[in-house]
Parts: sequence; structure tokens; C-alpha cells
Amino acid sequence: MAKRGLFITFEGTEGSGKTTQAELLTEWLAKRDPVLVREPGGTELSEQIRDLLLYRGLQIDPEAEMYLFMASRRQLIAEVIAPALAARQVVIADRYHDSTLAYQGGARGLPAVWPPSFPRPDITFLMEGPVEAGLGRHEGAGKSKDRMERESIEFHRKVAEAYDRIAAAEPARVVRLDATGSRDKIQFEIRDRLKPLVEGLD
Ligand code: T5A
Repeated sequence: MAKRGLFITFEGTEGSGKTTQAELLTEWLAKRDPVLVREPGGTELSEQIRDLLLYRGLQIDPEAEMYLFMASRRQLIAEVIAPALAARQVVIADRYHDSTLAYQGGARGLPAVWPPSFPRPDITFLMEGPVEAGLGRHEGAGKSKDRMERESIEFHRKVAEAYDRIAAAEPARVVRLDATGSRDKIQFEIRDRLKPLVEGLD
């Protein structure tokens, strides 16, 4: 099989620090010109779907919601992720399909599956911590809540439980990180885990 680049994803509940860590990692890998994407979003179509899903105050059927997240992702794969991996680049995704498995599968109770055309990440960093703490970080930062963040605390606990099941089922891919640690400590652990994979690209 032809070699591809390295596909790294970040997952976790709201405010667990995914974006912070994905950006620090992008800085560390700057010499390799990594591709950083966030979901939903990252293409013109995907950004429009993000707006519909999170900010318009629309009533959205749960299954329609799942397909919209996946449609956004499929476009991002086609336009950005698959070409970058084929060109042997490093791709860093701030959320990916595990988010659909956890939010729409675990919390909404839908039969979410992994489509064969969605590339599997080589490694996934799961930021774990109390869901209240993450939601509280948002409030502390004065951010207004999007449609998903307005869900109940029980909903967000179900998301965390679903992530826990994913990590237990795939320990070789999913690396659990304590999201309550300092930014630097978490980043140190991430870089430590990635060193052999990054060296393997040369
Ligand atoms: N969704 C998404 C689905 O339901 N299904 C799907 O398939 C997908 C892809 C996306 C929403 O859509 C849902 C999940 C989400 O609800 P989003 O705006 O992209 O919405 O939201 P999130 O991905 O949740 O990103 P957030 O911005 O909410 O949180 P992050 O990225 O986890 O956290 P971050 O890094 O922005 O940090 C939050 C705050 O904490 C501070 C930061 O400075 C910031 O203020 N912080 C720390 N503070 C103390 N110690 C640390 N270690 C810290 N790290 C960061």
C-alpha cells in the first residue's frame, strides 16, 4: 500500500482544550507545514453547514443533524484531508468522526457508524475531564453558547461516556489525556507520544 502522511485528531467534550492543544502542536510541527482543520468547517460548504448546525437557532431533526455533520466532514475529506494525506503531509483535525459517534451516536442515541470512505486517524488525543469544568471555561471566557452547548448537562455526560467507550475499544489509537493539567504538561505528553510517528515520516 502507498505510504500516506500522518493523520492526528483531537477529541473531547466542550471546552476541554482541543483547540489550544491542536494549535500548540501545529506550532511544534511548523517545519513540516502541517494542515490544521477544525470540524465542522474547513471548506466553503462545510463552513456554511457549521453555521446552519450551530448558530441559526434552527430546529434540526437528530438524524438530519448527524447527516449534516457527516456531509460537512465528507466535503472536508474530499477537498483537504485526503489530498494532504496522499501528499504525505501531517493533518491535524480539531474534532473528526469520533465526535459524531460520541454526540450523535452516544448522546442522541442514533446508530452512528464509520463510513468506509472516511480515513481512519493514525492517533487520536482524547481530552478527558469533568464536563462541568469545560462548559465553565466557556462561560468564564464570555463566549455565547451555540446550539450544542445549550444541551443539558446529562447530554454532555453521555458524550463523555461515549468517548470513554471509544477509548476503551481502541486503546492502540486513542490516547487519553488529563484535560485538567496545565497546557504545557498536556502538550509535552502529546509531543512525547508523537515523536516516533513523526520520525517515521522521514
Ligand atoms: N459536534 C461536532 C457534533 O455534535 N458532532 C460532530 O460530528 C462534530 C464535528 C462544535 C460543536 O459541534 C458538536 C460538538 C460541539 O458542540 P465548536 O465551537 O467547534 O463546536 O466547539 P468545540 O469543538 O467544543 O471547541 P471549544 O472551543 O468548545 O473547546 P476546546 O477546543 O475543547 O477548548 P479550547 O482549547 O478552545 O479551550 C477552551 C478555554 O479553556 C482554556 C482556553 O484558553 C479557552 O479559554 N484552556 C485552558 N484553561 C486551563 N487549563 C488548560 N489546560 C486549558 N486549555 C485550554
